[in-house]
Amino acid sequence: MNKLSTLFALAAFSAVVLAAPVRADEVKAGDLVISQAWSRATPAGAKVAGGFLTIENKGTAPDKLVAVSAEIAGKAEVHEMTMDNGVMKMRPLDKGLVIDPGKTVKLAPGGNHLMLQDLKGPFKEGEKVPVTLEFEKAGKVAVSLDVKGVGAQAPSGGGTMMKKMPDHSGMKM
Ligand SMILES: [Cu+2]
Repeated sequence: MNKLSTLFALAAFSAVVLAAPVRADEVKAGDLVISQAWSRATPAGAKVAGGFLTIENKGTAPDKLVAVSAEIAGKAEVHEMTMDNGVMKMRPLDKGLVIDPGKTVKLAPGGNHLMLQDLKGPFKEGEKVPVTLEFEKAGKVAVSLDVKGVGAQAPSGGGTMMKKMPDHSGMKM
């Protein structure tokens, strides 16, 4: 293979790799659009898993994510990350997560996330985990988390709406 065809082969390969992941379906609920819902495969015996997704508010009034539940989890919460004496900690968002009108809120590793606890079984890569989000205005919304590989940092094919989280960079859950 000459240099040029190697280049073409590489380009074709990259295109396939970049295009391969299927974008998570968008779920619309009232003024909200929820997309890119995903999680990670859990190691054997793991009892907790994080859930990540993007919520866009296309309306003119704020809404609030107040609760989350899942069949597979005995307990599920919306968590935030906070700095406590230089140590990153997570805790439940007691007052819920506000999604202002016209804004997009991203739950992502190192930042706000869904916390699924007391898992009844493992998350396997390629599976979908159904969860129910509960919003103050939009009500209950069923979404499914695409289970990615153990070390996945983000679903491919998106990422343009990354919210800035100064205190959360480099954080692992
Ligand atoms: Cu958490």
